[in-house]
Amino acid sequence: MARRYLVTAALPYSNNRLHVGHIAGAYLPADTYVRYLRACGHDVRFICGSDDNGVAIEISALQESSTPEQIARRYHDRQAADFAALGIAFDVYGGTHHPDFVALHEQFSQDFFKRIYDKGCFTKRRTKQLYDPQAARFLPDRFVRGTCHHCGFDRATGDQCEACGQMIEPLLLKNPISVITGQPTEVRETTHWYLRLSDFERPLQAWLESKQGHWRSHVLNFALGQIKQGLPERSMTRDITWGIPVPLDDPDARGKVLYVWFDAPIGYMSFTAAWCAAHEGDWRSYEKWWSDPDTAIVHFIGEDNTVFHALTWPAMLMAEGRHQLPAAVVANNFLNQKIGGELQKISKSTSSPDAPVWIEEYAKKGLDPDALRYYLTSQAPESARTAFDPEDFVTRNNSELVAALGNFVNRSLTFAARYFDGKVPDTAAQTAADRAHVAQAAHTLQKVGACLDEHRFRAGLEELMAYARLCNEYFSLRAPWSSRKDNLPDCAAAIATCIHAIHMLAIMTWPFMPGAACRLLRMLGVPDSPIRWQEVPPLPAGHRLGEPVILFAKLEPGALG
Ligand code: B3M
Ligand code: ZN
Repeated sequence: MARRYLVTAALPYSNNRLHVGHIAGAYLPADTYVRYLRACGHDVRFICGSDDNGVAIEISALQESSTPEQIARRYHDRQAADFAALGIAFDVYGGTHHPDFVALHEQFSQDFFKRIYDKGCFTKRRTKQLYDPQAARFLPDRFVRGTCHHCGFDRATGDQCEACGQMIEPLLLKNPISVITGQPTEVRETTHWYLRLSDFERPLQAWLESKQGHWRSHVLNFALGQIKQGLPERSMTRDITWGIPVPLDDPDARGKVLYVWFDAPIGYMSFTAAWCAAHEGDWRSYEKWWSDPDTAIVHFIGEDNTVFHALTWPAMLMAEGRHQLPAAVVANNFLNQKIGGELQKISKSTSSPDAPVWIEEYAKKGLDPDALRYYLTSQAPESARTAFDPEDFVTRNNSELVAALGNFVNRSLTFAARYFDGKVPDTAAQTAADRAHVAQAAHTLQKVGACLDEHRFRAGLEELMAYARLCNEYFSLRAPWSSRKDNLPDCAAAIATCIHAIHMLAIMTWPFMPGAACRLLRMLGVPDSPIRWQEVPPLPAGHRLGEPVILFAKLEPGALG
């Protein structure tokens, strides 16, 4: 039955380029899911955009002697281009401070804050914080440096100590220095609004427990474990200037902005509204997606965002009360990278030798986006951390995409071109084995679909590739090069069966590798849209095929290097 889905992928901070770890974490599985849902005939909107607010962007601006506006805009554009290069196709790519989106986003975020405020879910509290008198501003954790109160390391930053790895309590740092001016800091009093997450422990727990057996267990275990420990109150306001102003008529709120993790998830909503405004003339129709239970909202995220999507954001939604909770939060673990024979956490550092594979560089090399999509899905960190290994990427491209899928397609279609005048041959002599092979394609389509329904992308791709390998075995077993000489009807039936298998493979390939799917359909002389997730009837005998082309290019060792 057709239904509505709103699929989101975590909003990347607009202060960095994208690397393979980002793509494997949230964006590729989300895009694969969206393509599948659309092929099934569902009504889907795919929402993403840049996370432009917050301290991280402010720091980048400071480091690059730029303004937050400029940094956010530059990386927003860079990231949008990187996604497009991999065929990750959002319906809207907004930005929480992007000129085209900021007005609506501010309105949504401020309304949201005020509704929660009016319901009495915030506690206003005075606290002490480090202050830079020369810059005349409070210093968020990462704007402070000093001597670690655990181990004595003298260059600890205000959030975490690099030497001992422990969390820093900024007020306990010894000799704290402002990162902005290099001057000693003072302690001053400030006021913030805290969301009492503990008020939501019970409903959150009941809601999460209702997802047992449906959501990934690492997401549920983590979230339920946090509830067991007790949820802390969280300050939803900040003493910085870059962000969405706190919408309260209270002198204590002056000059403060919303915490970036308060407004960022609201971006999913305000970008949906922006889409509605642009395409339906009224932003208010966003309610169809956010308040109507006929829509299923599915968030794709990386593991480090779990606490916000499985606890804080649902608590905000419960407090605000006018929108529905996500139907699913799909989190992937981290993707590490193999560098110099060793597994490493992918870092932001651009300097080799620990440079990650940047999407921009990948695209510049002119490599096939589908080769990367294939590898990242086959290595998807769905239940544990996995590794990106540049050499393994090349090996698997050559031994799986080229040697299995590509080879089967190539030998079948060049055979049809050479010996059957580029037309689908007659199936009159089809054998029981041929019919079984056709049935196997339909069965595989079903199995892959079941995997995708359950967000098991890696398993779905494995099913597809298992069928591709079966197709190669089938071709060898049927030996059309031999039957061509002494039993042409039998040869024709075998090749027609292969062509049907390719047609079914094209459909199954679409969510994972859309470019390859289109190439396959064109080689078959079949329109490449719309693609429907269903068994197709065999192409009739005499149907003219397209030109056979190489489906996947073979890669040389070091292709990414
Ligand atoms: N920007 C963190 C990240 O990029 C954060 C996600 C926001 S999703 C609402 O990993
Ligand atoms: Zn330390």
